[in-house]
Amino acid sequence: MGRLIVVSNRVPSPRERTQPAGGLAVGLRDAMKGVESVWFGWSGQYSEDSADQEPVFDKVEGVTFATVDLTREQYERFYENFSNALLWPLFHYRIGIIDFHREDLRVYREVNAMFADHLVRFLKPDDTIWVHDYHLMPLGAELRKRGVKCKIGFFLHIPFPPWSVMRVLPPAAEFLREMVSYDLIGLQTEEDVRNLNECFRGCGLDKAAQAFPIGIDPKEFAQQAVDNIRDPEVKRLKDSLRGRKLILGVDRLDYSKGIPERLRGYETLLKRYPEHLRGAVFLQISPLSRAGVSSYQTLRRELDELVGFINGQHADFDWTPIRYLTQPVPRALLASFHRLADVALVTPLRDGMNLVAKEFVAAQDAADPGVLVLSHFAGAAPEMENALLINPYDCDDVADALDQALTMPLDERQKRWEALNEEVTRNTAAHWARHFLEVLGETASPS
Ligand code: ADQ
Repeated sequence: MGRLIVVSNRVPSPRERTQPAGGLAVGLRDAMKGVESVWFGWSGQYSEDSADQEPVFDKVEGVTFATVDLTREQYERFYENFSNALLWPLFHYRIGIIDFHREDLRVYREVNAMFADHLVRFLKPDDTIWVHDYHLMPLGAELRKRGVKCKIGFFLHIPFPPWSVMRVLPPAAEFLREMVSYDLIGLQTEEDVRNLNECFRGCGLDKAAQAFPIGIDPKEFAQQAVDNIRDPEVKRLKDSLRGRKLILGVDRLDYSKGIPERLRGYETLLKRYPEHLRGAVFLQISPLSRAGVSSYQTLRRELDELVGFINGQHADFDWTPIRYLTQPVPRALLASFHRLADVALVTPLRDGMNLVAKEFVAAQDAADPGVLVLSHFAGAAPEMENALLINPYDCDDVADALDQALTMPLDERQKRWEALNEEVTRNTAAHWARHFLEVLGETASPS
């Protein structure tokens, strides 16, 4: 069997390489076990001239990490502008905040071509290539242009919008034509698949995608949640609650996660269900993300104001309704915070999957599980019908669900959690990666 070559924009940093990070790293780590593997991508470093460099190879626990630098201009135009200020909002259905410039498109293409140039130098004919995410959509076509005949798969971690939205992207038709170069295109949900297939039809292309919903490593996360429950920091959180219920929100600080909408939902709960005043604490943990992109700066200001406003309006001298953190919390502690929480509030306006919802479920204590309040617009929603599903745009809907969650009897909590946990345990990150690679292996060889 040939090697597995994984390509993603960022390759985990040396610190992350020996400990599990998010779902992608966990799933891939499993898929890479027992197979000779290379993970290629950006080092996270900058250099003056990215074309004139050799990748740095670093073998850790059987996986070779091959990384290259970007120039400052590439980082800004390829990563911040084209990927995160254009493709990200567009694919999350946010046409109103997209920012298109041809110069950014040129550099986006330049980085994809540069990645392809580096890859062809060490590829072997029987390698299987797996490309990840919206930063690298044209990479398959760039590799084919250079005569690569290996199997190439592509997985998109974010939603795929319908044609009526996608066509707003000036090079939409070109991108779709280039995506035909992939032997297999995987998306998170059936809705995404319908959308991309509609886009292909809209451009007269004969190609179809498939859904491969991503999962987590539930055993490992549950273990972390149990192992750290007596950690002094977790105890500090528990003691600080003084018997109050804990509502938990955990997301990168990103407008797709619906954090202001969630805060308005919580405020509506306090107004309409005053019996919860002082009875609960809402802890929102949102480390800063993509802070160089202006829409993220705007969101941060909005949240600073909203949290201050709600706390000012409803706090008492010995109780604050919202605790809001923008610094990251170590993953192990986070797992126990989930276990401690009575309710998880996961309210994206649009999300490819949303691993936090699955992590919350995995971290619960079967004897006394918490309740998941989940947006219909998370890719996880179709698999998680036993959550309290809400529309995040409707603050009353969020408030009603919060009240229901905070007052739900134990037997109903257990029944819902068992069904959710069965699904989270069945569709793991390892299963996701294995399934994708199996289907890719079965596709007809490229001619
Ligand atoms: P993200 O948008 O980053 O991922 P998500 O799926 O929730 O969203 O994964 C985030 C990961 O980061 C989780 O493992 C979570 O525990 C961790 N994380 C979040 N907040 C954290 C915090 N405050 N401190 C520490 N860790 C935190 C993209 C897509 C998703 C898709 C994933 C995987 O946008 O829709 O589910 O990729 O495909």
